[in-house]
Amino acid sequence: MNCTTTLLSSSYLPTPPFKPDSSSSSSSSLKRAPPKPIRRHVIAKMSLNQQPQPPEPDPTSLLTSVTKLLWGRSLPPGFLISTVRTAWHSTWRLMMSQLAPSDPSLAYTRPPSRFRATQIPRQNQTALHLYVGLPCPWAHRTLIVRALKGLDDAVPVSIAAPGTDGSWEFKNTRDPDPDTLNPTRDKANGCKTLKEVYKSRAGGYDGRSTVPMLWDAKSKQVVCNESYDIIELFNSGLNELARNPGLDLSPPSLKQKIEEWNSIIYPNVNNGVYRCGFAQSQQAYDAAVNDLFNTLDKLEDHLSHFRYLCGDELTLADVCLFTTLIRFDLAYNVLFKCTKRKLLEYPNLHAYMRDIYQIPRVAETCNFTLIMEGYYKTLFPLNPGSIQPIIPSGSEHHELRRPHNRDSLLLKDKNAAATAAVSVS
Ligand SMILES: N[C@@H](CCC(=O)N[C@@H](CS)C(=O)NCC(=O)O)C(=O)O
Repeated sequence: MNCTTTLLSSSYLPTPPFKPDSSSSSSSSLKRAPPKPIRRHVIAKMSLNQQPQPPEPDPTSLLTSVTKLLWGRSLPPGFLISTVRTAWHSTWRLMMSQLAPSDPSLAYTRPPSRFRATQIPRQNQTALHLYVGLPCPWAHRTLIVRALKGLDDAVPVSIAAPGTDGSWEFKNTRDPDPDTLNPTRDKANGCKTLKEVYKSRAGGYDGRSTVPMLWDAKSKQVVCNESYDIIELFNSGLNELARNPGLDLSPPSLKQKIEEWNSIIYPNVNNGVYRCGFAQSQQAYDAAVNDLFNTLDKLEDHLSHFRYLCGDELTLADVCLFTTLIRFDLAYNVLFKCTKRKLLEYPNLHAYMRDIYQIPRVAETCNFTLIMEGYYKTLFPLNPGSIQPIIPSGSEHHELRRPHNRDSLLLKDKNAAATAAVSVS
């Protein structure tokens, strides 16, 4: 018999309210006597001689009375449990199929982005507007590259907040942390929700309204809603408008290596954590969690030799890895069942994350309160009680400012960088 069964069967009898014994000494009257089991026949006898106090209304005893009325006293609790379990499981499946589409093995399959673009016609470059949400790791990529390239003035941003149904809405809310970005109103279109913005595009749209989304305010068009395209565009396509045009996070000499890293990190880590959290079968979860931790182990090893993924230069591949790492202990470790290890248990990965966090302008893009809220409060099928756990140690802003000492890994021999194979495959 499991605990739930025990609880249900013992709740058949209501516990009488505790009354202090007036005949006992004052000190002993403060102590509550352990409740004695009460038998049904004792209650029946008492009711002949005296008027017992009616028990206080208690939702458990109400449920008990209803189940007794429906099925009688002999109801096997196991039947009730299996009925509730079957109903909950079917409802959960239904909700999950909307939240996270899956393949026949019930493994999560991320829908492809609908709007792709890596180039913007010159005449439209001055009308760009970026839509993001702070909990989202894909949107976070775009905020980091925008900040590093100094595109804040050239590409204004509207920051949506997650609504209770998981869609994105605009409201001015202030997080107590003044040093990070916060949700805003829709500065480009004055809409209440992101869905409205998508819908208002020339030609209309009724599909998934995801962040990040790059908008052309002149033609009222969605330019792109694929994060990697947007960061490539910010990196090299808007240099005439950027305050930091000299920074190249995807130089031709490293392009192939960046692509190799992306092809390992995207399925196993970036999307890998979602494959764990959104798996709808044990088999799908097992495959995802093994891929994830095998890759993290190998990255841990690689980063013990190299400051960044491609050597001693920060690239787009690092930005993409960072936005997953920064959410790992805050959300994925618990909510997505990525439980084999915490990021804090990987010294090189944790220091690497701190190294990137400490690059000027990166920390302000990380709003930990909203990241946690966004995951725990809105992914209802994964956390129906909406209870948000406490921030784990090692993930607070002051902890991430600890020295990372990774400067000592700078490559002395440039040839070593050139031959540093992507060693994770
Ligand atoms: N492949 C897209 C994924 C974007 C994405 O899935 N964004 C999520 C937030 S993390 C979203 O907006 N979901 C809302 C929805 O699916 O309706 C990208 O990299 O930009």
